[in-house]
Amino acid sequence: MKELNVGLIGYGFMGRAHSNAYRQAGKFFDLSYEPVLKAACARSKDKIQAFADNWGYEGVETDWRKLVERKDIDAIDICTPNNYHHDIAIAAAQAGKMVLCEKPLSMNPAEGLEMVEAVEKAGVANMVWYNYRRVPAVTLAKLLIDQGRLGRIFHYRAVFLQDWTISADLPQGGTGLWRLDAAAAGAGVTGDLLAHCIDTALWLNGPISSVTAMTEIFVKERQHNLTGKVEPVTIDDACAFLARFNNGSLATFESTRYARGHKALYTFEINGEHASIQWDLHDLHRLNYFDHRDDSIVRGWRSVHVSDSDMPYMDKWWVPGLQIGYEHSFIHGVADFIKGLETGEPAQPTFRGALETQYVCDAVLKSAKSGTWQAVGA
Ligand code: SOE
Repeated sequence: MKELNVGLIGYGFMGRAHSNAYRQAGKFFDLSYEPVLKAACARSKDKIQAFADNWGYEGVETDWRKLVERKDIDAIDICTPNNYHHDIAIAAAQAGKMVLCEKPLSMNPAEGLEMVEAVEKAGVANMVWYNYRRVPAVTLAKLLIDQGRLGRIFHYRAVFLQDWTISADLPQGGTGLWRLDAAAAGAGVTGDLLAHCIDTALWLNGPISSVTAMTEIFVKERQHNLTGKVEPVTIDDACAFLARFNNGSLATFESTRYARGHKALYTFEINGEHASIQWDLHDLHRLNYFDHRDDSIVRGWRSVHVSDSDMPYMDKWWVPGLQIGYEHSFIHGVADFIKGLETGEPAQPTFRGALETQYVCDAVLKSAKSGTWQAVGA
């Protein structure tokens, strides 16, 4: 088996999710490359050494530029705050490395486009970790839509709700809280949470043509962990938008970090001419399905428990009836990325695919500012 030597940058939540995925993928999927955890990288030597020891990385680096130049690394995995994605991805591509990047691709479409051009010019494999596509129930939704079971699509409805930033005492910036700092994150819930909803929506229902949006910042100032000063908050705390898809369907999207009681409630519902589907991250192994063509005396919403071996990915896991969870969506990401290397059919979304989500996010933020409909990509 060939080795796929990974150099991973960042040691937070995503560094852990990806490291776990590299370790597990080859145990469950038949892959012709074995991921090797070659080096982990972060500025803090103590923190990255502890991370590397825990996950079994062979070594550490404290300067990402050194990591991307190392001859013994095949793939660079970017798990840093968003403001580092651009420079690292471009340097990695120029050094001939494959590049895997945590979502969102970039701070804005202009950066994203440069990243796309860099990986395409270098001809290196690339992928953005939009993991929810690889929850088996969501992959099943794609299968049902592609089979034409829903017929013409009328509506797409998605929400992603959290409640962790309600306290005005929560600071912004620095480790763990960079998502509240526009300089590190680029955007608030639009780039962090709606980006997931948009990625899934584009995959399931095709391109979005135009949007009209509103955003709000509920807590206007917060202590900044890096400067020690109270500073204006400039990320969007909440965002709701309407969208039109190219296929003629209408959509509503909503996300907030101020929905008391919701920790990570990502749901979507799609209504078609013949059938509808619903999915809920809190019940991620189920897909709800309603088909109007059923006999009327048994017609109703069914809750499909996605665990049988004929369901997407599930033949690789336990026995029918036993479910899997969140971390498996990342394991599937590694397996699909490696399959892409084997077949030449790249795992999606590539950087180019993920750039489409950046264009929608950008249109949403522009519309929220202007108060008018905004064409995507304009
Ligand atoms: C934010 O709290 C967050 O961790 C996102 O950054 C992830 O992408 C999302 O999957 C869960 O919520």
